[in-house]
Amino acid sequence: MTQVSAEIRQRVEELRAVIDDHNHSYYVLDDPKIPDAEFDRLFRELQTLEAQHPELESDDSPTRRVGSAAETSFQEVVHRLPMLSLDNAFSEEELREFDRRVRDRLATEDPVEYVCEPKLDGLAVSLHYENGALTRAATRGDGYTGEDITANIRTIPSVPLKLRGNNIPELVEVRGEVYMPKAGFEKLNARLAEQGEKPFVNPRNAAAGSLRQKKSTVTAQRPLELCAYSMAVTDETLLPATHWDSLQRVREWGFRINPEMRKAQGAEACLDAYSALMQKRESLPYEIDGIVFKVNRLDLQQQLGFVSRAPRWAIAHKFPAQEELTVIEGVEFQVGRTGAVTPVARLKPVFVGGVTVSNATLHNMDEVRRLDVHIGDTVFIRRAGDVIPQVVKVVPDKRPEGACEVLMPSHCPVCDSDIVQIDGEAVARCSGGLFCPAQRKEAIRHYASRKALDIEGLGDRLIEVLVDEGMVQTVADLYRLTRFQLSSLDRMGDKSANNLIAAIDRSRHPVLWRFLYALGIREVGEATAKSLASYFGSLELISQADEDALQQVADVGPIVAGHVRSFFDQPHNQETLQALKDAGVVWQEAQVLERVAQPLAGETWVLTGTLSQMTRDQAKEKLEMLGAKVSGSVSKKTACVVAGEAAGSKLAKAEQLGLPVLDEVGLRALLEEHGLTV
Ligand code: D41
Repeated sequence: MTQVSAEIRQRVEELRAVIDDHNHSYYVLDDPKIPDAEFDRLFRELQTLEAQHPELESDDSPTRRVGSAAETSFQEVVHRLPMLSLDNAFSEEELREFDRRVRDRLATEDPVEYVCEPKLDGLAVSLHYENGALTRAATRGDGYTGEDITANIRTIPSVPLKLRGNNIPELVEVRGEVYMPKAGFEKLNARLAEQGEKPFVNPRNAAAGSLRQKKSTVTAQRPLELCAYSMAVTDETLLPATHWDSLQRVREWGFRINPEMRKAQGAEACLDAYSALMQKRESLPYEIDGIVFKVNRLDLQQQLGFVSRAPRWAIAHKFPAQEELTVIEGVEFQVGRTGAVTPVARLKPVFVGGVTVSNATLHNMDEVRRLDVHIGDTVFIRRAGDVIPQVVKVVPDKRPEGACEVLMPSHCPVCDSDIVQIDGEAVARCSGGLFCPAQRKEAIRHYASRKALDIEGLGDRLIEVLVDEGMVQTVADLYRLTRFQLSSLDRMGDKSANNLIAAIDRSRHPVLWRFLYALGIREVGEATAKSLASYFGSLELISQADEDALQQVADVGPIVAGHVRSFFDQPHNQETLQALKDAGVVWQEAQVLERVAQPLAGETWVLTGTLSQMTRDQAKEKLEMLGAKVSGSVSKKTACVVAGEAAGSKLAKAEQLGLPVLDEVGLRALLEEHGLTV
């Protein structure tokens, strides 16, 4: 056996304490004290020392949180004190009755002080600490016996393996809820989907599934947290006088407790807390299904005691459920503003998340297949906050005979154009483009937007009315609108009508790239429109180019080339272009740049600070003409930074990374060298 020096032993202990501190700051206080990389270095140092000196291994070591790949079976454990359940109040009246019963039993008319805690939607667990060390963790089970899940619980970073601080009772039991925060749940599901595995229906199921893993290495990969909600000690003389104070003790021992906890005097204050928490529900980073009210004073809790398996001193007031069962009565296909054809389930109306819901989106056909939805199926509907209702799961056992498969129609239900689905894309689209009424509004909105033709005063509401009234069918019709027509509309005065006509008029002479961008060809954003314009020089040439020719342009790949080609191949789009010309819209053809004259092709440039002789947008345009991409952030891939007056952190970063920096004079020289005037 190797002799471990006192020095190494001391370093290992020091590392464990420091790492524990950082874990606590990061996972319990949400307040990291050192960068991740620094933490990783400490962690690796400890791992290395432990590997070199196995006799120093310890169950309390933070390195043990990674779990074990060995399969464990969960042993049955008997709870030292039963884990009680919570009664529910289903209305304000029931909450007032609860408070009445409490005061009757305590023979008092004074308001009782309650602690109001969010009711986390997770799983209740019990943790034993002997002389400060975590010795056993168990599920609630039926309240009397649960399962030993110590190995899995140890992997949860917000569970202390050792209690912090001094004066720790010999035996402590802490109870709390294990849950999965919303963000972690979304990430986990994305990861599972990527690996072709089944995602979880909700964070609660994900937390339950993660705790039930036989290999704790799997649990270690799951973003679980623990929030403590009660504690017990063998020596009751060590207890503070109130539930509130006992949770403060628990917090000092290193646990997370809920920061939304409040005290409230009497039933009405509890109801206020209920409303306030419900308002906050959506914005919390974890799911809650209600609020728990607990009599604060422990002596009063003792006096009140229990009925069957629930304390008389606590009650849960549930929020409206966010998931309910209902039946899919039909599926319709809606055409969105971008032509996306979306299957929408028509539901037997159901009250969920506080409103009656009769439709739910099915997103796309991949989702329909993933869920295996049939018409007639019983499904879980979920509506959280203001989010649109979702179908989360089919109940296979409840599928009636003759349930109908859901099929994508071949033609647009609005304009009858072909529906097309591009390989590898989930979304099917109506190919009608500007011809499809459902897509017109979006096309017009985009055409008039600031970066396109910038028609001030043509807002969403007005577009809606103009299309619905049949006054505008395509963007070309905008140029035929009269003052008289406009002032006949609701809430449109003479002055706004005049202003709008003038704004439309001003949009008749766009530069080519803006016009191209304004057409709203899929995936042709500003930068692509600029590249196309400066490569081809005229709309004529762009509209005639085949896909190979289009792909000669920097940034244009097969997908964009395909979109451009199919846009110009649509007769409706050709008609609209002709109508625009007839209406007097003339785009200025672009200066065609020599193809070799793109000396900055493939480079990313950054502009920062104020330029005196040109605007940042002008500088950007010129750099783009030379083939550069202009980005907003400096990285080691940045080719050059142009720094004007009062350049700040971006310049500092460029200097730190040793990147080339040009001032305005240098930029002008560069542009002039390549034949661009400023
Ligand atoms: O957040 C919770 N889910 C929560 C659950 C909470 N904040 N407090 C709770 N308090 C209790 C008593 C009053 C019995 C100590 C609970 C639960 N029980 C509980 N969770 C599951 C069953 C009971």
